[in-house]
Amino acid sequence: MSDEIPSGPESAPESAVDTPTHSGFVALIGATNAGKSTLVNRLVGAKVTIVSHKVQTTRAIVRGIAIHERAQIVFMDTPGIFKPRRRLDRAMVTTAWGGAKDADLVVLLVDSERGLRGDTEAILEGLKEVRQPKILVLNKIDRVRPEDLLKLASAANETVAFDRTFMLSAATGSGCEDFLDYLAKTLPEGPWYYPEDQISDLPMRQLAAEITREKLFLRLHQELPYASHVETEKWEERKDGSVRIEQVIYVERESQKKIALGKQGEAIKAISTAARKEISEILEQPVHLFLFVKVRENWGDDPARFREMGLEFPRG
Ligand SMILES: Nc1nc2c(ncn2[C@@H]2O[C@H](COP(=O)(O)OP(=O)(O)OP(=O)(O)O)[C@@H](O)[C@H]2O)c(=O)[nH]1
Ligand SMILES: [Mg+2]
Repeated sequence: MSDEIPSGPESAPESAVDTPTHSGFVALIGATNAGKSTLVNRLVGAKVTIVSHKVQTTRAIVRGIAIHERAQIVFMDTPGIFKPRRRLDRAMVTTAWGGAKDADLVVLLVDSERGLRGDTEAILEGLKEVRQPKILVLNKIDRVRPEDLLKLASAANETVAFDRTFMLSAATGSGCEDFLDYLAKTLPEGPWYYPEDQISDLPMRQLAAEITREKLFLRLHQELPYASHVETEKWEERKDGSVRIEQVIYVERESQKKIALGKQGEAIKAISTAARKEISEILEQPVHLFLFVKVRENWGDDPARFREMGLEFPRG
């Protein structure tokens, strides 16, 4: 008889139930407009964070939660990193780097069409100080030639030692599955952080305010979006199954209020219609949305507004 150890259930191929779970936090950082929020929504499979073609859309960290195979991957969508001018800018940039510090993995997202120039170059420098494993993701591959992608990948890898480079399109979904596979395998073993059906850490009141801000960004092409801020003030579930939501759009000046309202209120009407439709789809219930525009001078210097947005108030 051989002295082979009989193979008991322990050494049997692991069934799905025995396979350990993985979980962890993945921070997505990058220049503004690189497509961080688009990618988070794509990977989560639902809209949890707002997107626009304009710069500086995301203002605070939003966590979007994806489940892939046995892993729960918590994506931290961060504000774009750029050279800050206003107090709000500084808070956003500090928040983005803070997000990187809290993560298991840090992902630098680059708009392949734009390349490394400007803000991304500065972010690469900053990344040298980051201790966690770093991944490079070249986004918007639907917009560039493959040979340019390779050049971009090697240029970025010259500055920072990335563990891996992925090339994908958050808009079309191409390449996203490979990226998820990698994250699911690479994140540490451990229990999940959130219940299985949770896809975001943002309370509905706040997501609803963000959606209105997105519609404001998309509709008004003036400087206004950067001087505006939306808060949900009232949320009333009604007996008929609908919900009544009151929100205030804060602007800094009377002239901006006029822009937000538009001629005969047409701007605010369009914003309200678009926001109501989307909030109602997410909630899966009818929504009555009431928008008010208020002038609050220097809200950009008011600590309470920063708290409401989930940002630290930078002193001085
Ligand atoms: N063609 C193309 N466009 C994309 C892709 N990913 C994102 N975009 C577009 O890029 C723009 C910016 O996207 P966001 O997701 O808001 O970018 P962001 O990095 O979150 O921007 P900030 O929050 O301002 O830092 C939007 O108009 C997106 O539709 C992509 O893979 N291909
Ligand atoms: Mg964003």
